Order: sequence, then structure tokens, then C-alpha cells
Amino acid sequence: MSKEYVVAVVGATGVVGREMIGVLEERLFPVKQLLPLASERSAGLRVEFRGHQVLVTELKENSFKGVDIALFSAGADISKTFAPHAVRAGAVVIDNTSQFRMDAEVPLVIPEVNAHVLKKHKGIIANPNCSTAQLVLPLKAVLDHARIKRVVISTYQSTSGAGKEAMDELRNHAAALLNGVPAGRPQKFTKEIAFNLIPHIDVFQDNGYTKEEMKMVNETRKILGDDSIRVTATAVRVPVFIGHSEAVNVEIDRPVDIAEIKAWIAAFPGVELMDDPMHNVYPTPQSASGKDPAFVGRIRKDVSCERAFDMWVVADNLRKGAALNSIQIAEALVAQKLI
Ligand code: NAP
Ligand code: 12T
Repeated sequence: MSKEYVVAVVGATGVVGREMIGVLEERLFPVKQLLPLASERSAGLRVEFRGHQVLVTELKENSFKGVDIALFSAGADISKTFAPHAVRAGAVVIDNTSQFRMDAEVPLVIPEVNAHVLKKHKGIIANPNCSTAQLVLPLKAVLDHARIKRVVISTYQSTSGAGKEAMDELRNHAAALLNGVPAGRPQKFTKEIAFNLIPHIDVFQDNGYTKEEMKMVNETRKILGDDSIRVTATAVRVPVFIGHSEAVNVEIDRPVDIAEIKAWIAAFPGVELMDDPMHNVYPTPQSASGKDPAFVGRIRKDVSCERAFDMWVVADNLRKGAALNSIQIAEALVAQKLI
């Protein structure tokens, strides 16, 4: 019989953790035992897995005895403190936070793009930021055929990227405003999110960018293995529940042939071309929500630069941007006999 694994989910009660448990079940990952972990606030709750109610226990240093795979999604500080305990207990950590992504010792992996770096892991593997994850799929499709000189990104990121309380804030504030009631002070955001846009995700840095924007700059180059690619980004929170969208301009090393670019992107695994403007076919967060691929549409030649093209990339941030990619990393570890 093929091997089965004890899988811990740290942050099992969060929007990403719940999605992880759903994806493990849906993809028939060989789970021998599921260990849902969260804060003391959630200890005693149950999560459903394969028709059973599984008890959530409090995350502790000694939670990882006998665990083969630990999926972390409870924030960078929790990963910083507890991932080393999981590794010491013999688990392979797949970390969904920003804590270890730029650590030279830690592979940062989108399996369709760079599964080959997994073999260098020393116990921790990082899952990229949601906005980076969906971006690097069409970029790698192009990079397999041409040099990429520069990428300019504007994001339209949903509230689920900031967790369950952020989604609640959008729901509650929108409902209040529609009922003519004051929405109350923003809690999870710096400004009112309902019927608004906020050009501020994660914290500001000294260079004027936000940390979310710099994650896209640095993680994209690390995953694509090419530090010569110049990347700049503006990250914006929008009043959408699930699904991140990105307007992306890509400059390559030769004049663009749009038919060729479309063919490269259409043929790439994990990407679905959704590009027929004459019939109003292009992805939206609603159409991408609940689905696995990164959807790409609006591919067109940049009228201001003959070596550049524009595209619109949309994915479910909780799936390819987080839970799905983490489980695909686990599947790749199994396929490469690294676990
Ligand atoms: P969420 O819905 O707010 O859930 C947070 C989870 O972390 C809950 O299960 C929570 O447990 C748990 N947690 C919080 N403090 C804890 C503690 N002291 N000890 C143990 N567990 C604790 O947030 P989310 O959207 O699922 O995101 C969780 C983390 O995943 C984020 O902070 C981020 O680092 C990462 N993330 C990454 C991406 C990506 O781009 N790949 C996308 C989204 C999120 P309780 O319910 O008990 O509080
Ligand atoms: N602050 O894992 O707020 O780097 O949307 C992902 C999403 C951090 C991360 C967000 C964030 C991460 C958000």
C-alpha cells in the first residue's frame, strides 16, 4: 500500500486553513490522520474532514510529535516561533506566511514553475504570496521562450487575503451603509473598505512601497530564478470577497507577436486562457472564485512599446494563492520521494 501521512494544519480555523482541509479532501491527498491546530480560543471546536468532525487543539511546542507534514497558515510570527519545533520533531513544514520566503535556505515553490528546487529543502518550504503565485504562472510561460526585461503590476486584491475578520468587515460595513447606518470605524483596514479602494496592503517600507508590493518584486525574481527581471507593483485592496486580479504589463527582449504569447500562455499548466473580448470573455474574481487555475485574459500588444504586452490575471487567492499551492507542494514532495 502506498504511504499515508499525518498532516497538521496550523491555523485550521482560518479562511486559508479551512480551504487547506477542503483541498486535502478534494484531491484525495493520502492523509493518515489530520491534526487541526489553532489558538486556545478555538481549542475544542471541530472541523469537518471526510465526513468526520475532527477536534481542533491548541498549538503548542510539542504539538508535532509524529507529524509528517505541517501546513502553516497562522501568520508569520506563529511560523517563526513554531516551524522550528515542527522541523525538530521530524515534520516537513510547508509555510504559507511571509516568514521564510526570502531565506536563501528555503525553497519558494510554485510546482508548475520550479518544482525542481524542492530537493534542496532543509525542512521548511515556503508558499509564495497570493499575488505572486498567480503572476508567475503566465510569466514562466513567456520566460520559457523569451527573456523578460520588466514587469509592471497593479493588483486588485480581495478582502479574504487579510483573513476571516476582514471579510466580515466588508460584509458588515456594506450592509450598514446600504441600510443608511454609519459603518463604524475600520478595524482590519486603515480606511472604509465598503464601496472604496485602499492602496495599502501590509506595512509601508522606507522606499515608499508596501511590504505586499515588495513581496511581488522579490518573490517573483526568486521563483523565476532570474534577478535581472525588473519588477514594480502597486497593490490595492478592493471590496471583493474572494479572488485577486492583476493588470500586468510585460516587456520582453523582442517585438511581441500576440498570437505566439497567447499560445505560450494557453499551453502552460495551471493557467487557463479566457480571452475572447468580442464575446465579453475575460476572467473576473467571481468567475475565478472556487477554481484552481490562474485565468488570463485581455492579452494585447502594448501600443506604447513594441516589445511589451498587457494582460489581466485573476485567481482564487485562497486556492492557487494559498491552500491549493501548499497541497500541490506536498504532492510534489511525495512524487519526488522527498518525504
Ligand atoms: P484568518 O482567517 O484570520 O485565520 C488565522 C488563523 O490563525 C486562525 O486559524 C487562527 O486561530 C490562527 N491563529 C491566530 N493566532 C494564533 C495563535 N496565537 N496560535 C495558533 N493559531 C493562531 O487568516 P488567514 O487568511 O487564514 O491567514 C492566515 C495566515 O496565512 C496569514 O497571516 C498569512 O501569513 C498567511 N496567508 C498567506 C497567503 C498567501 O499569500 N499565500 C494568503 C493569505 C494568508 P483562531 O481561530 O483560534 O484565532
Ligand atoms: N498581509 O502571506 O493582507 O504575505 O492580503 C498575504 C496576504 C500577507 C502574506 C493580505 C498579507 C500575506 C496579505
